[in-house]
Amino acid sequence: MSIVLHDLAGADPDLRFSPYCWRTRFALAHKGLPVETLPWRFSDREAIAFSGQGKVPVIRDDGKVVFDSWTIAEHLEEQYPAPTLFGGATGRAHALFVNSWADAVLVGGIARFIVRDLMDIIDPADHAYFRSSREARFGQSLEAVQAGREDRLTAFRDLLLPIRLVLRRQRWLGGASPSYADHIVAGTLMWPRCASRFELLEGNDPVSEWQGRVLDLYGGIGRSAKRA
Ligand SMILES: N[C@@H](CCC(=O)N[C@@H](CS)C(=O)NCC(=O)O)C(=O)O
Repeated sequence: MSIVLHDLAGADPDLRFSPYCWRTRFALAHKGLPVETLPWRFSDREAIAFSGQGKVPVIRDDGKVVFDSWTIAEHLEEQYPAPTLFGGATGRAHALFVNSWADAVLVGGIARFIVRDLMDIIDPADHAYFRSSREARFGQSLEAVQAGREDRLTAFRDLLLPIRLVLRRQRWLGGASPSYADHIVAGTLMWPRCASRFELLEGNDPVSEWQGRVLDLYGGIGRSAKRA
């Protein structure tokens, strides 16, 4: 039986762009688990009310409901140990650092480049909620948050230096093979890739080259994902 994933979608149901849902998509694919993804929009509150909270990803796995991408990864590792996502307890502890860094630094950093672009792809029913919730978060209009983004690119790219330094010594963040650490960062980068046409990375950046390798994993689910 397939695992069901409630997955953030745009007005176009095939446009899937959540940084957290992509982490889960890659983790499921890594384990070779079949998944049925259900498009979810910010206004579909009732569709995930059964989970007792209001954010995606949410999965249903054989009657068990799990939400939060990190908790889902832990659940998958426990239920389906091979192939491993973390490579043991130490790898899991290190992946938790990557997850926290991605949430605290990368997601906020990327948001300032694409948050206005998201208005162009989300469902019109989500517009008022999205604008008011995000403007309250940033304390500015979406247009003001995104303004001058070209001038901020160098500072953003500098944030990725730790990733570059790791990739200089090894092919994957997981070492010799991809692990959930790769899914966290590559899943987060699926967000700007799918939701916006603004290019955050230069083609010759080692991070872009590694991203290309992740896009081709698991039958190319990342590469073939619909883009804005
Ligand atoms: N910590 C959660 C974050 C999930 C999250 O923020 N999801 C966003 C979509 S990318 C969401 O569902 N937002 C609903 C809202 O803002 O109302 C995770 O890792 O899964």
